[in-house]
Amino acid sequence: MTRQCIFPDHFLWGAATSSYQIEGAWNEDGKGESIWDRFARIPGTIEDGSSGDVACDHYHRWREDIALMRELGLRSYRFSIAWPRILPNGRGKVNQAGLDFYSRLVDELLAHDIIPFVTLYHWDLPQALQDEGGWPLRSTAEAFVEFADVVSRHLGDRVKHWITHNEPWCASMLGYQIGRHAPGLQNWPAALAASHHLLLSHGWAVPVLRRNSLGAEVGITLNFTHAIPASPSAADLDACRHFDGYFNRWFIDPLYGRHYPADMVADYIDAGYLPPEGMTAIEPGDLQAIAVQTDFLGVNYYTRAIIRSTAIPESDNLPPTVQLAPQEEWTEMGWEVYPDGLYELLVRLYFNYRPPKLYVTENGASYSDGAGSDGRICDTRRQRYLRDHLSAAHRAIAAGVPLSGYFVWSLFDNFEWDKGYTQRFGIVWIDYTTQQRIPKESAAWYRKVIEANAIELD
Ligand code: IFM
Repeated sequence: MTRQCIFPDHFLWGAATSSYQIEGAWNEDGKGESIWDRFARIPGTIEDGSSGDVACDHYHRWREDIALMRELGLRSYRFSIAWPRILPNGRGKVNQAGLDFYSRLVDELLAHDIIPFVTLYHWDLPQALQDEGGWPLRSTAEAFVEFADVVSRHLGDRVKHWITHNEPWCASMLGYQIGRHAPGLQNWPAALAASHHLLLSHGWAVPVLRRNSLGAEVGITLNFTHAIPASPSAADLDACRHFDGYFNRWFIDPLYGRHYPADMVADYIDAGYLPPEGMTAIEPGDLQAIAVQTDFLGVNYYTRAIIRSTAIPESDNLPPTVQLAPQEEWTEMGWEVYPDGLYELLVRLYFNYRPPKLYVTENGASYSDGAGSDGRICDTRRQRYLRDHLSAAHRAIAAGVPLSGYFVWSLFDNFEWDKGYTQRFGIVWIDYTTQQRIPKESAAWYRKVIEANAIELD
């Protein structure tokens, strides 16, 4: 017997992308260079040697792409703004052509009754700012506020949903500590300073967005990994506490007025990543700024982490995680499919931090299933992944979590950062030779979910 889970009225159904991953046109119409333009050109940084130079060519195909969104029944589209398209040098001179591109995009979305959900920073920092030192510098946070101001002065009359940052853990730790993402550094003190300046720039930008975009909802998106210890041993419990602090609490705690977690500051001092005085990047007023009241918390969720203190990570700067689930239960990213983690996370976030509302701003799976002989792309594993995560989200709503929307990652197959085009997260297939867009079965399924405002469980 099938069971229906009906979502609340006005639940916002959408799909998400980001500028560098889909736009291409990396050097057109006055755009400046970003750290990803630079990083992807360094041999060995990207698994298949590719770059976002062309990606899905969305910069030229945006009209067709919006028509497709409409066909898929999306109520909202989450996308990001390429900072170097707007301020090629990171600050100062504004590139009108860049603003015009996003202005046309927003108008076309609205003309199709699709709500634009805008992320300001999804990792494509202007290279000019990285040349000065990038996020480890306070001046980059100041430049971000200028960027937020320029964009919201131009789009704020029509855009009423703003995300300051996408996944500051990635921007700071993958970029400056692990070094897998641009700018590719492996420097703990720099990464910790970067994390502070990313959060600070969020805090400073929120009032600017509110001023320029009256009545808008403003928030931030974090990526969370639900962490559990591999065993009840004291060592695994402690390693799990540390992982949770590093990945989750380091970012959410200061945003909700709790300062950086004291246990993590102590761990980082012990490890020599911070001086004995602690977080010296913090200046008076910073923590109050970071804890600014927001309208929502954006939650990106993909998998859980199982932590074993003695696990040997692939490299020194990665956490000690182990995989216990059989390989059939992983996506092609090597991430375990664990829908209950979304339920546990949403409940934990809401009841511990009390954001006024939450959106799942990313959730999805990488599977490379392509067209069969009939031309259809039967990505049943993705469909099941999405359905089971939506079911978990629905249970969280039933438990009292004010979840207001859900965005599939991703609308399109796209450039998956250091993995290049080897991973396909889209509900729409991209043929990178012809740039043809082919909706997968999951897209047809998602359209029905949106129409019914419900999922069906067997
Ligand atoms: O593709 C990324 C996205 O840019 C940020 N969140 C995770 C996705 C999958 O790795």
